[in-house]
Amino acid sequence: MTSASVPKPFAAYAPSNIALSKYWGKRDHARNLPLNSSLSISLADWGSHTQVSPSDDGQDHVTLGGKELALDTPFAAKALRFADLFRTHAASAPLRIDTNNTIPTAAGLASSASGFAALTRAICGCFGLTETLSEAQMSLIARLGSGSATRSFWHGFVRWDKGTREDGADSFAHPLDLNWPEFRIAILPVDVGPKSQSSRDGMNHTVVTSPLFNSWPDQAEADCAAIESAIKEQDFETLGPLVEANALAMHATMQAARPALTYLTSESWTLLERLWRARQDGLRAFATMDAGANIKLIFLKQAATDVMEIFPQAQMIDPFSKP
Ligand code: 2P0
Repeated sequence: MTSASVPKPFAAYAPSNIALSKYWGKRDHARNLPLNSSLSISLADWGSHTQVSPSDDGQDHVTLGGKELALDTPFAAKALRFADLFRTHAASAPLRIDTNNTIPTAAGLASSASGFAALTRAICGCFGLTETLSEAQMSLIARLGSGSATRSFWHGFVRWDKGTREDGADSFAHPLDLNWPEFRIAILPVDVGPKSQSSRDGMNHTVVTSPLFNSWPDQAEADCAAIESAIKEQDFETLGPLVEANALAMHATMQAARPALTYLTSESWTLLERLWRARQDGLRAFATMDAGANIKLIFLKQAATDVMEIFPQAQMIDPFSKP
């Protein structure tokens, strides 16, 4: 065994992210290859801290929020299946995986993106691979755990290129590397419990059954390019409507699925209507929604007071206040 393959405890952090241009639909399930590129904003100190260490009793252990999990719970089973990708190559040692999420439970945000990104960093560190693997390579590896995890290796705006290669070697993310200190996000929690259908199942059901899905990959690719340009120009008046339209188009593909799939509830729509009314009165904020009922708003710092007045339940994030 070389020194690089002797496992050692390694702790890592990854921020969660919200897609401004959505990933919805895969061209390859085994490799988690997307049909379209996507672009996200990372959530600063809302994310996952994960430590991976050699186990001292010959058994695998997985904890979440300080609680030991049975190894057949979905979280533990997924984490260990992912660790096996490394163990077959680097070592077969039993591991201890400890994860703590800093995302407020009340925000109702799933954390598979930050979870798999932090786990990838921590496993790479544990197996001495951080010197040899670039962040882009780690982003590619994290994709095998969860597509959205590709985008959780950096702060700020991050783009996941769909890539064109069959083996997925060109499908990973990169940071846009720009600061937009006035950019703000607010979460409007609607349903903070587990979602009715996983995004993986929902995505696949939509691709297979929705007659509206055919138009999605090209539209999403065009949206992603336009959203990237608007971010680079810091043109919020162009960006906001594109982000909201992209999210609504994704949800439209789901509603046309057979049977219909809807993650948005009547409360989600009530919040959207309140936002649209407030916009008519001059509020400059726009919404985006993922595979869940919660509404996320994007706006600039100068609209923060108005947003809080209209939506007192908003949980505000300053994405460029790096942890
Ligand atoms: C996104 N979502 O771009 C989109 C928008 C949900 C709606 O990425 O199957 O948990 O593990 O690759 O990453 C959620 O999908 O799915 C997601 P898998 P993932 O953020």
